[in-house]
Amino acid sequence: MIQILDPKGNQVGTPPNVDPKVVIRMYRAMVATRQFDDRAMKLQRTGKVGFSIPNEGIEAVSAGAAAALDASKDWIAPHYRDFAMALFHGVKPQEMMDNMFGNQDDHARGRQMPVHFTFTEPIRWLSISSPLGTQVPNAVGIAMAMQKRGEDGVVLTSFGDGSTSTSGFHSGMNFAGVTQAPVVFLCQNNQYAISCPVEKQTASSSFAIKGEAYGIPGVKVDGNDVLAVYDAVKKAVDRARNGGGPTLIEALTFRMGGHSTSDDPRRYIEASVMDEWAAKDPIARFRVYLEREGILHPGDADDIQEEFAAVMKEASEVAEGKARPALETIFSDTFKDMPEHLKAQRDWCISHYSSRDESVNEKGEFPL
Ligand SMILES: Cc1ncc(C[n+]2csc(CCOP(=O)(O)OP(=O)(O)O)c2C)c(N)n1
Repeated sequence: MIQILDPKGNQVGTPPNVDPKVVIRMYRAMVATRQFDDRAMKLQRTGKVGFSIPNEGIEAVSAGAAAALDASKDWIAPHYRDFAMALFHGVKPQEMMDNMFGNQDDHARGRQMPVHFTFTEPIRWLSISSPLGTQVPNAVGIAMAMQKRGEDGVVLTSFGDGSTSTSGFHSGMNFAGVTQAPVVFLCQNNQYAISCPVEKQTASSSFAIKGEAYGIPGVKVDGNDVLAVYDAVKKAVDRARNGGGPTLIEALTFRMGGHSTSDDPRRYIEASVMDEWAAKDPIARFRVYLEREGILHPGDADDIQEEFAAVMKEASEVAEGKARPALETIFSDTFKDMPEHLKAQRDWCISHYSSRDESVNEKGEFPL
């Protein structure tokens, strides 16, 4: 398993040659993710949003992988536990909070679950899909299209350990192996698929080894070591960009929270295991390294944490105050040129709810 920083932040491998500004961006994306998570959890527990997916403990996998991509030409086909990929590339926390509330500025206008983000910029981002593994063949299809067009973009697709049991994973890996499409498969092995542990998920000795069956090299990295993740993904991205074909990367990590806000992990994970992994916290480990190297100065890390706590609080308050999507958007967002029969349905729908005084409220929103 590739490791550059051990759990105490000691350097045990050679750090990748990366601009300190990018290193700071990785750290900031990880802290921003943790603060977004914290805010989202509070919103859900106080009944303000319906659902969230904790990212605590996984931040290094997403931030390290995102940093290896070129936003001007690469694609991300994400897992739902990849907030740090969006935040690293400069997606605004406000956009993400708007999605949590499903308000009128949510890109999906409330027609997706919370945390199922969809963005068109600043990086090419495939909408998050709940059915597990579906992003994998999508990613390979995008990579094959870029290959055929002679473009030099790369697609990174990420998914959990449980998602390797889906047909999407197998068919995507097979197509990529055969076509040598420029795609990087990133398995976030957080050791559980909800309550199902890896021992019940696979009889393979690792997830990385599964690449062999498809003619794809497999690499295993410490997923709580952001520099190791960056290093492995950057090498795979460079190889794919230069026509060397796909790579499967297994990043070993641990979900420090529940699967979602509907889960209580204490019912199936021993407290001692939780404590063991809390001591391997990816943010704490990176902070030790950055302070030792003088990349962060005393007080910087606390300031960054406070900065993002305030950013997420404000974004959630603004999102909460925004109107809900208007009824009419159900139609106008779906068709650019709407067929006549749907125009008729739209007119009926609006007039029907207006007659019951239910089409809009004082904010112009549809009061569901
Ligand atoms: C095809 C499919 N089967 C089952 C589910 C229900 N489900 C949602 S999340 C989940 C666990 C996924 O585990 P994993 O892929 O390891 O990702 P993690 O949540 O651990 O990040 C399951 C079984 C689903 N969403 N899609």
